[in-house]
Amino acid sequence: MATELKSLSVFSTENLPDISKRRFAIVVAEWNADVTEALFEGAYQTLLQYGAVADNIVRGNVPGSFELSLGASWFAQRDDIDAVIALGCVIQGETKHNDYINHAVAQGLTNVGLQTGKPVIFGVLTPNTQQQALERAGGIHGNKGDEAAMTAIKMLGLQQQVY
Ligand code: DLZ
Repeated sequence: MATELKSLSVFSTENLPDISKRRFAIVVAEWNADVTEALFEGAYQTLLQYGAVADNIVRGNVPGSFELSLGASWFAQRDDIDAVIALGCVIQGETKHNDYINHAVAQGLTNVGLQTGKPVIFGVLTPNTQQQALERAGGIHGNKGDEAAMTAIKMLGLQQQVY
């Protein structure tokens, strides 16, 4: 519970929309699975905690974070999906490989959101070390999966307000 509160403390949890009929897709990268599974658990539990129904949450795995954009795009194009949460962990390596992946997935997910008009959430950790990643996946710095889920909820609230 303490990590949950810490993780979500950047957000106000007042005036959240009713998400009991909203449908979510969570796309999870398999690279650094110990981290991304923890991000998934955080995102999934946060959606349930704030009113989503388990049957309305679907999960899809992709091999690595680079594939998150296409996975997110496939889900976002479905009429029965309201929001997509993309979860990955790209750890800095000895080459610039990580930079290319990070930029590609950030741009890719942005494009999917703009093209579909649906919230597509960037839940990708970009740490220097695995230790830093674990600290942000249920450790001392909370769980960025929780934050990603809350971001999706808040964007659905704004969408409802606008339309
Ligand atoms: C190749 C690669 C490397 C080096 N590092 C990571 C990483 O830290 N996190 C991650 O999610 N994926 C990594 N990948 C895999 C790429 O995302 C992608 O799956 C491959 O380049 C194939 O397109």
